Amino acid sequence: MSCPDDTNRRLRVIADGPLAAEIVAMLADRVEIRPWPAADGGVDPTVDGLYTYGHPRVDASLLDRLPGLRVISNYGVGVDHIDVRAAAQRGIPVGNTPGVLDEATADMAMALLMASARRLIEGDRYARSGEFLRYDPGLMLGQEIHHATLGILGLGRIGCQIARRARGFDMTILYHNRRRRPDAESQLAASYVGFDQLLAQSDYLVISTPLTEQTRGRIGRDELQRMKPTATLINVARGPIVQTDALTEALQRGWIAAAALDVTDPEPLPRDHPLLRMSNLVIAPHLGSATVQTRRKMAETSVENLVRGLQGQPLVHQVNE
Ligand code: 8YV
Repeated sequence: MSCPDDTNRRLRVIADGPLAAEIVAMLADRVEIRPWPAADGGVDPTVDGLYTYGHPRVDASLLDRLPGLRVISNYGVGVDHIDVRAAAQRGIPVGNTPGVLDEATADMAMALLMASARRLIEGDRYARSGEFLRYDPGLMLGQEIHHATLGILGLGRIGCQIARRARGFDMTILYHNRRRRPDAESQLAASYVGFDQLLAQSDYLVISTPLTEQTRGRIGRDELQRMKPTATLINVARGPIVQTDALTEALQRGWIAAAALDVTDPEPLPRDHPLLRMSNLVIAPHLGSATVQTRRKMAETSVENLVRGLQGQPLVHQVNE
């Protein structure tokens, strides 16, 4: 069904790109899609909807230039790039896609953890290289995953899925949240600990908390120095939760053993960044939810949020109720 307004014009949506073909197909006959405005460029004030795909800033000044805006729909769960409060003050609903990507992102956290612990990327490079001529039992010894202690910073939907997977590895599961989760503690055998204990006791510390003013820069020099020298830091949340310079120093000086990152700050890192030269870093280009099946569900939910918002109906998932 297309989305005309009362003057029967097609509703206009500014979409951040590049849009996947399936999203273009879902939107094309319903709305008029316009490209995201350049940072220094003007914006059409008659726009009805915003569809954010990557992470362009949606701030109060942009909203003020869009007086007819009815909805902001984000393809993804993290909305740290959107000033959600400014949208609420203007009566604009913000939609996102929680739930559908939890398991894929948790799978990715485990993939990063395992690749780092068992030195899979280094091993792959070596096995393909001319250097691998003979089996060596002392080669590339890693760290054990089973029965190790997993610390989860942020036991939300994704964190719970990570904990479920870790149970299969007989890991001891610790977590730290602003609020305790007695339900998760009983169902997942996860133990609540203070932030200091989480740092000090985790063999693998996974960050799965949203980026907020409270979590920005939460892991810095001080925190990294309080971790075990054998520990691995895994980030599947948002880059700015970890201070990049501090992490670089931690890996260089051996404050922790390794890191595995799906997200960085900035993202991408400059091509000559020293982190990219560290062999004890496993890094992925923000692939947490990047499976065919999950991306399809994200597309469906975000398009549904957009269309409902344009029609003045409640969204499937609204961040700023
Ligand atoms: C998406 C994500 O890849 O949902 C999120 O918050 O970070 C990822 O799952 C990203 O938002 C898509 O642009």
